Amino acid sequence: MFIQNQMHTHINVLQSYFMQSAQIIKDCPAPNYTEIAMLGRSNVGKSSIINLLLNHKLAKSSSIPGKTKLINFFSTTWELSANKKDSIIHDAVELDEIAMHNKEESSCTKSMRIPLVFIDFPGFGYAKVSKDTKKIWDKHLTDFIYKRQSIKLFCHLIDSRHTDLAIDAEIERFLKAITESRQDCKLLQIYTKDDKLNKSDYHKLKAQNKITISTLKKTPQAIQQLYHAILYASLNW
Ligand SMILES: Nc1nc2c(ncn2[C@@H]2O[C@H](COP(=O)(O)OP(=O)(O)O)[C@@H](O)[C@H]2O)c(=O)[nH]1
Ligand SMILES: [Mg+2]
Repeated sequence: MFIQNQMHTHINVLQSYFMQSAQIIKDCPAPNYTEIAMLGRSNVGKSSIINLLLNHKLAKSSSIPGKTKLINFFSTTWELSANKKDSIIHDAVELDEIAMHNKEESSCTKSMRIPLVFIDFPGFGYAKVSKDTKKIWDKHLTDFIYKRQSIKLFCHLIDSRHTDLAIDAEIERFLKAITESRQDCKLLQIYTKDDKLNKSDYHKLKAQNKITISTLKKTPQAIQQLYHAILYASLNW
């Protein structure tokens, strides 16, 4: 455990860029970093969330599956900082960099930089692609997901308003089969478009400790909660 009190840490996005698209595994970048795969049906808000996580509009909203490449890679560097008074960062030897700032007399802040790669699957769960496209796509994707050991976290995005869709049950089964067969990766559900919920439904999800987010009406607190949930799960802290 690196951080003793995550309430007093802050995550800042330092820089992000689009790496590349891939149709097949051999086109993928070297698996050198912690990777986070974003999955969910089309229109659930994947690209919008990826842009929020990158703090940059790099993922295109409303892609056309079949015409788009299958897998898109985005690189980002997050900075986790903690106030020394409140929390302790230690044992960070395997992380790329540990920076020590002591700019202000009253607060000595430690921080660490963490490189992450987000992976978008633009065509996932899109019903209107032709059978042939879907067959090829399914094979490539299943291959990729099973073989890519650098994926440490699967984020399953679910529309807050429609939590019982058959496609989500299918995605969940698929991802659970992977995460249960591998010790080193996790599954995190993220409920999107929470601005569209009425108060009662919103509180119901929150009472179940669900992670919810709106990319339209986001608060700094909601963004930090999302960043922390993703970072901690992906690094297995
Ligand atoms: N109200 C609302 N609309 C959203 C939110 N996130 C995305 N959208 C809209 O939902 C549509 C699909 O979003 P997109 O990110 O392209 O979904 P994707 O197909 O899963 O990548 C777009 O019109 C977005 O503007 C949100 O948090 N709240
Ligand atoms: Mg998209």
